[in-house]
Amino acid sequence: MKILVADHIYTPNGFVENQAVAFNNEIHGIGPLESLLSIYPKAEIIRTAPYSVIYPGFINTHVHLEFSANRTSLKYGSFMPWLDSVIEHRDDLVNACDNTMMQKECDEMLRSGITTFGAISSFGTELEVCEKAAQRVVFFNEVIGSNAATADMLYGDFLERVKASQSCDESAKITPAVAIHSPYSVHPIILQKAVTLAKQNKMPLTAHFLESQAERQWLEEGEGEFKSFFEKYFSTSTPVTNIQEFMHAFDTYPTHFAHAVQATEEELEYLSQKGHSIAHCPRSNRYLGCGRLKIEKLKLPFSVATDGLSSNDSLSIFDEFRAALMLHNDIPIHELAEQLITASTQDAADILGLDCGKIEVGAAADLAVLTLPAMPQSKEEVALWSIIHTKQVSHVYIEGEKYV
Ligand code: MCF
Ligand code: FE
Repeated sequence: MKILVADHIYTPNGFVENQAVAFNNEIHGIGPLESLLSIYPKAEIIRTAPYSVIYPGFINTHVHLEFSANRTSLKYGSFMPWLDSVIEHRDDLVNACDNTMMQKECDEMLRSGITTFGAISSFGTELEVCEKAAQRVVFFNEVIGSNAATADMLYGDFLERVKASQSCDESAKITPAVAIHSPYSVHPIILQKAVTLAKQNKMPLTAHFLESQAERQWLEEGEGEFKSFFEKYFSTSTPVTNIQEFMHAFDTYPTHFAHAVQATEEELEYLSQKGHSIAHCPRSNRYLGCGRLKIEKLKLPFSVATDGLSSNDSLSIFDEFRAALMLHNDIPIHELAEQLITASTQDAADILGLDCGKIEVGAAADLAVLTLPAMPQSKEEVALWSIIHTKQVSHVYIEGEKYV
């Protein structure tokens, strides 16, 4: 047993002061050091630096590791020029992205306190790195293909990747999962097959959805920038589905939708009724000119995610939090800070169906400790100071094992 002591601990009931956490691979107690020591007299005591805060490990539900080589290749500013640049540079970027590079990004996530991530895998090339990573990984195998003639072949390739992710070693902490790329790029027939597969195997399911205004216009009217894109690359000028049909395909299985920036209040209400959730990617949305998700109006659970280096500049969850504080400039800042932390810990764990994300008895011992430069004046300010002052965390435990 280990007992970790800090000035503040973030629990499901908010911040508690002058307490400690007793854990091995899971959390056994939260309380004053003396009372934990009376139950576990032989425990190893780990004293953190003054002004430290213990959080549940952070969960980045949506990242594309395979695109980690991007720095200036992809066009930022507007969604369609970005998508065009993905088509142009995808092969070069993926080839340039070796295991060392992806490993480095996993370490960067770890040092920012990310103990679980959702890897959206287009090709399966990051599986080996994810198997060796310190973190828990929900491995989202992506299915893509809007053309009925090639859909079967692409679905077959997807199935192979799903199988590979299912046969990972138990010690790898990998959860196999399914990603539908998007309503514009996945044919309804393979969409249905992939949803059924996820449901039958109880695998987490995700999809990019209503990310850009261009996507909305294409799905609603079959017009706009997507029309020339599809004419140019796929010799077609009609969408394969519409917004309603796409949403209905997920009616019976809770799904984690990425972005949803361009969804209407009614659509969000519908998603909420069906038990779905959202991956909110503030920097990606800003960099690709997609707009701001109105999180102040959301009734459904959401997480905060970095997306990939294909639409971001780092995979640090704290960089993402700071961007979110700036983007949502009308939300009271202390309230927003705490909401971002809850979204990335307990809400994200619930969304992905994991037993981590909370500092409470029985939860997995995934913990991130950060050290503030001075003592906060009140508990209400701890979340904001944590976000503003943290570049790297000071300790990381995953299933009770120390990684930082
Ligand atoms: O989330 C961002 C923006 N939206 C959509 N897709 C991606 C993002 N980052 C990487 N992608 C990948 C996606 O998984 O880019 C490809 C897919 O494989 C776009 S479709 C040619
Ligand atoms: Fe994405």
